[in-house]
Amino acid sequence: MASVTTIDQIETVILDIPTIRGHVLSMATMRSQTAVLVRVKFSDGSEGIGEGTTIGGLSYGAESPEGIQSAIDTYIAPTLAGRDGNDVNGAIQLVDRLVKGNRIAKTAVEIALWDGLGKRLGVPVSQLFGGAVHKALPVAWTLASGNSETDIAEAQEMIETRRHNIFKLKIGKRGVRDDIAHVARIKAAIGDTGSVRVDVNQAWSLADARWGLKGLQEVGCELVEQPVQARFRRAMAELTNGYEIAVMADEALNGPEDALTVVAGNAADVFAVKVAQSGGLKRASEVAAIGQAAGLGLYGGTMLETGLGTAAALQLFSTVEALRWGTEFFGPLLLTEEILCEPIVYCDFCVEIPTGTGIGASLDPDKVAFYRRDRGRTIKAAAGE
Ligand code: MUC
Ligand code: MG
Repeated sequence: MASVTTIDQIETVILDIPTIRGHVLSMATMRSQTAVLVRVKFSDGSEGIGEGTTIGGLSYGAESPEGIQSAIDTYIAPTLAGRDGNDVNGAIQLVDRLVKGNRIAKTAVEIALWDGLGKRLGVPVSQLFGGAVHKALPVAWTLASGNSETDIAEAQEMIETRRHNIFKLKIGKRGVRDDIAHVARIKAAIGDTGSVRVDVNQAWSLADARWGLKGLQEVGCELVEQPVQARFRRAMAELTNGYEIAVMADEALNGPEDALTVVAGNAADVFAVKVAQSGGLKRASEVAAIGQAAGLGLYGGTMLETGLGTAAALQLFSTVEALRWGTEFFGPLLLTEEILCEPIVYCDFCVEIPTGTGIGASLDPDKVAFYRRDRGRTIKAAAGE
């Protein structure tokens, strides 16, 4: 009888990597990014790697990097120890039964299980989801320096070097009028050479959002992401139905159940499908399927993961039929250091799907050793005013 490959050990490590510039969001400014990396060791000597990352400490969502690590070490790892390493669906279902919420923690481990399985079978993870239908995907860049002139210079450089021509502007920190003036300046500067979208990260009231959407569509902005709080579905529905500009749900989408509720309430035109927010690759594929079946536009969203989480997301999104709004898998480019042996490739306004087995990525051990928090480097707050 063939012996079963079991899950032997699950290890976690927290990395803190500086960003190339301050990343100014409505709720906080990021100067570094914190990633929780997972390594799963299997009984046959094979390994899988995964990542669970959030944005701006606890300012974006309910899971912190430290909480993600603790949920994995204390609850998820002991639950999975000794189980069949090839039974990824069984692991997902068991963890969902025993651990409520904690989607980012689940994601990190689930990615490592898919990576290990793909490596043992000698196939990319995309193959485990039915096979890639894209070799590369359009990739947006986020303009969030906090200054219009700096953002314009950044956008122009991206267009000239053919790295990005889709721009997502982070707004919601200033007043609505000032934000619209900022968006108008950037759109006027780049004209038809690029497209402009905004992400409000839930900062507006419904009254702000009515003025905001009216102003944004007048200045040529094509999409607004999560203008009001995630739980305000009726407000999202009013905005979706009341304006021409497309409305995208992001923070409102935590897994397939939320996807159904958003569809049922007509509370978005577009889904930002995020692997981490969905609870892993499998759950993200379900969110995408619900959005697609409802006739919504799809967009591959990021939690600004390192190359590792980005490679995993690219494996899944390479299998998605239509990503009408492209993707934003630029996370590694916002960091001062690439932690993969082979960097993710960006060219001709697209990001390439990594080839190779598993997620198609391996970690540079020196970089991991340098950036790991437990080496004792001094850590400033993940995000502040
Ligand atoms: C978000 O809210 O979408 C994605 C790109 C970026 O700059 O921030 C994230 C988070
Ligand atoms: Mg967003």
